[in-house]
Amino acid sequence: MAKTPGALLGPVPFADVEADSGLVSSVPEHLPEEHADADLVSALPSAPRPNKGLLNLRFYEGIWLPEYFVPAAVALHRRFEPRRDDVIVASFPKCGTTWVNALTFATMARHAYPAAGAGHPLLRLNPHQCIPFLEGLFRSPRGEAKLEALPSPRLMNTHMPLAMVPRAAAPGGGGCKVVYVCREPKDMVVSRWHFHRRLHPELAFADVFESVCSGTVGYGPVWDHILGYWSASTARPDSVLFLRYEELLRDPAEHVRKLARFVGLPFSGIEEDSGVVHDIVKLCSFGHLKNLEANKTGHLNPALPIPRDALFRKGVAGDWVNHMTPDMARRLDEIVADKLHAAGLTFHE
Ligand code: PAP
Repeated sequence: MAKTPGALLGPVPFADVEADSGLVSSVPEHLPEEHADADLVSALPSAPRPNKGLLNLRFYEGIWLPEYFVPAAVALHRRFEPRRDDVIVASFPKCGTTWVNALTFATMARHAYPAAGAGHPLLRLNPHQCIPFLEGLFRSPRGEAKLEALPSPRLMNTHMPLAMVPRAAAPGGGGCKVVYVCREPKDMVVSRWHFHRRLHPELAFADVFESVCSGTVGYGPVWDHILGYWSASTARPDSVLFLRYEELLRDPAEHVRKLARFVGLPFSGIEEDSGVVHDIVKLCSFGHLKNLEANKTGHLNPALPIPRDALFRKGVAGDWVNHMTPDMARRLDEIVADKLHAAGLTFHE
């Protein structure tokens, strides 16, 4: 059995929990059983891989998953049991994950860690180190035990489509809260290309673009990813908060207030008067995070040896104009509009 920290209230910085080996030391060190199933991955359809900078993908339950994540994704799909007071930050990669992780952590943990305080965890840790990555936990020994050991309320992060975490935000109640952030797809493509080029400098922009347009991209198709969370947010707005990266850029303070209300921790009048919202926005701002040592040095993780600074490139909307021809932009716009219009979802710039 994993040891639960005494009176500790979540969310706590996950890196600190990981460092406390006593928390799960009595749990045998083994990977989820799905990792030992030799046929699990090979039985799934695979996608052609036009460029070695792109990931090998396998098709599972309507989703193209990075091959190396398949056993973890299946384990997560089968076994993840949310607690009622959990909060999950969900996103398609490169759509604002790091920022929303930081804002949600700073908002939920503000009583233990005042945003203006010199000892704030986000001053010494990358936002991804503060919040456990669900599919990452399901591919690490004792990952599930660490998840269990986290004090409530837990804050977690995933790139999985909602269908892969079926008990989160479940219809009929019983699930937890989900904060989803989406981004204008053309900017997502540009951000994704720059990110993967840090490992594969030869990666062609056109190959990343084509993979997104065809839907055969890790965690894709992107429109299904967005639609799953969008539909849940319209059906169950108390369970799923749907945010847009571009709107966050326009008015971060208003979105921090929305986030706080959504997780059941609205700002008091005293907090408003003393500038707590502003402190959180400032702490998590692109300019501030980008220049912290924790975000300038080190790598994301051993499985993805990309420098952490790759998470803080430009932080703007509309950078696609510098990378796409008008024809490419029109083509992706049309695909996305065609997939999303029936659900009443559009992207404006
Ligand atoms: P991930 O899914 O791999 O965690 P994610 O954080 O979603 O990546 O995407 C990184 C993008 O968010 C980068 O966009 P760009 O390539 O267009 O510049 C990054 O600059 C942007 N980003 C990271 N932190 C912030 C922030 N605090 N404010 C605004 N944008 C940010």
